[in-house]
Amino acid sequence: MTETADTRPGVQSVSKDHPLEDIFRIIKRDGCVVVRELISAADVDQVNQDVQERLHRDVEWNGSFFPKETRRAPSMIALSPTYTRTQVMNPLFQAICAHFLTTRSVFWWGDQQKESVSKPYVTSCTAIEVGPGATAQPLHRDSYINHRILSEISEWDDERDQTRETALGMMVAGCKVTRENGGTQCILGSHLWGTHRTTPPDVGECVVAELEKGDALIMLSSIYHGGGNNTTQDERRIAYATFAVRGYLRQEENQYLAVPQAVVKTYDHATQQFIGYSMSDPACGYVEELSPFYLLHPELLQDARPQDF
Ligand SMILES: O=C(O)CCC(=O)C(=O)O
Ligand SMILES: [Fe+2]
Repeated sequence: MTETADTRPGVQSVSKDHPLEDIFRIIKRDGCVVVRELISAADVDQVNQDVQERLHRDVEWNGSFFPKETRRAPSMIALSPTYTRTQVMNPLFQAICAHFLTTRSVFWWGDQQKESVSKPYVTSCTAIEVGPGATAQPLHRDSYINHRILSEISEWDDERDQTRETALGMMVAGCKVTRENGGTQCILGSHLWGTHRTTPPDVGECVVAELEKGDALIMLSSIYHGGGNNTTQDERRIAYATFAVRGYLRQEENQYLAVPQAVVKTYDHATQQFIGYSMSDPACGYVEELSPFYLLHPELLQDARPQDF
């Protein structure tokens, strides 16, 4: 039996060198997948250290989305270069984002037919530490942020569903994550459900993604999920949530303001573009009619001209 056998209970887990096409297949079927040991223990330890100060000064959430025992550290790209390099820019995460969130459109411009490609970019980056006694989050779809209305489907169709998902997320375990300490619970296959179902998602249908430190739960934005109950006395469940969205949609966490430009300048070009210093073709995101990338690289301005999109 291979490790991707459909009989495996719970969230399917694969190694990080598992064939990409098969990872896509599992995500299309279940709405999520666990990739084991995606991030090294040493890199996770560094990130754990980088977020401590911000977590400690967090204030209680007012409302039901996060329980009062949960502390958060947003603006992760500003806080931790190691997080940004190893998680946001992780090649497997990037490949999954490119597969599910790239938008291609063909349109008429006079008598020419043009094709535009809009690439995904970051939408939010948050450390989430679920403390002892925390109660589970309400089950939700992250795509509610994008006002996504979905039709009910029985299975994924590559042609029809190219633009179904607006976003996707990755939760990397900063410690061992268990059912007891608040592991993310999700309803496998619920990314196929229509928006207009008349009954709420049932927590009884959930499986819990139990993770070792450095494992990653990768999920489509329309799977029903939420952080679980932390029934332990003394375990703080830390996980790093990285979300990406289609390039023409608004970022949940405004990266232009959350990450100081001086910090953005320390990152490589691909990272800068994924943070949002790039255009979403056609025509979205310009500054002075040019890509915002030039704000970071004024030395390139000399040869730059505004042009058709
Ligand atoms: O903390 C978790 O396990 C899930 C968090 C989540 O779903 C969210 O912040 O949207
Ligand atoms: Fe969520």
